[in-house]
Amino acid sequence: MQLQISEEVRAALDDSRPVVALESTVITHGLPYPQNVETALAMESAVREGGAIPATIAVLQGQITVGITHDDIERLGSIKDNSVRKCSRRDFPIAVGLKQDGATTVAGTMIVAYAAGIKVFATGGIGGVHRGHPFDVSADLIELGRTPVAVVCSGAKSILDLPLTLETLETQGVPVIGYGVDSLPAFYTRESGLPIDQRVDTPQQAARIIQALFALNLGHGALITVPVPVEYELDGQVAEQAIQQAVREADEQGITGKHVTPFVLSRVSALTGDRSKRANTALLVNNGKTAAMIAGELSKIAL
Ligand code: PSU
Ligand code: MN
Repeated sequence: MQLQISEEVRAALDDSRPVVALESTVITHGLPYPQNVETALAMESAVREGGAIPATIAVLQGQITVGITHDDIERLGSIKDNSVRKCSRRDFPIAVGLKQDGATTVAGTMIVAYAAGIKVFATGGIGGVHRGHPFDVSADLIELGRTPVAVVCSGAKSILDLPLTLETLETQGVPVIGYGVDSLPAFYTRESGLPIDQRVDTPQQAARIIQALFALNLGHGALITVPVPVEYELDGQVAEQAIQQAVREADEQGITGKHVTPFVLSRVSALTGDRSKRANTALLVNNGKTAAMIAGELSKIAL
């Protein structure tokens, strides 16, 4: 895979210093402008605070780019109507072949991070199995089963069927780790009550698992789930009501395919207002910093 890697990221990778990959679909399809751009930049700063180099990934006019600039983030984030291609595995040949802009999903970002030699990737929530549509399985879950990258996230929004999402991750052979938590985080809320495979409490423990994942050469990824910071957690019932309404509207309006997740995300955000937006930003920033600390420990072990 031909990559355009920024000088800063290239230098860090060459010296085996910690690097954290960041996705771009959350910028173009996950949050409204200008909160999306502010959050993306805040996340990059949090990665630096945590001691790693951020590498935000996107396709820029057909060039798969690792470490896009602040200007690129502003440009992608301010393009109207979600017109940037949402780039999952199947979209790369189209975006590259036709020299389009593309924002990489969790699956898309994993593919590029792996090709660049980046082991740790931070985001907010992964895709999963949709409620009421058990055959609508996000390509993120399949990618986790086939690409060795550690994805640091806050679980998945309960716009998804979380039990079926966990079942699929099990089938795909993906270990689900709770970082300071005993059950799977559900994005806006810290705990879903659903089982994880192991709890860890330090960046070092998480790094040991990731080190083993690569050493064993198993060929799949891992999920490190970090709950939203306590002071930003949403009331579970408020979140659930908005989610039920948003999923119902998606069904009523016949929204399908790659449009389902962006539609439901924007409806949930509109229905829950400022609190959910603050929670979303807070967990993205916290995940960036946590991922950086894990990547730091990993580069110590790997030396
Ligand atoms: N969940 C969120 N925010 C997001 C996404 C999911 O809370 O921005 C984005 C991620 O980029 C994820 C993608 O990879 O949506 C999943 O889309 P789909 O369900 O179509 O696979
Ligand atoms: Mn889908």
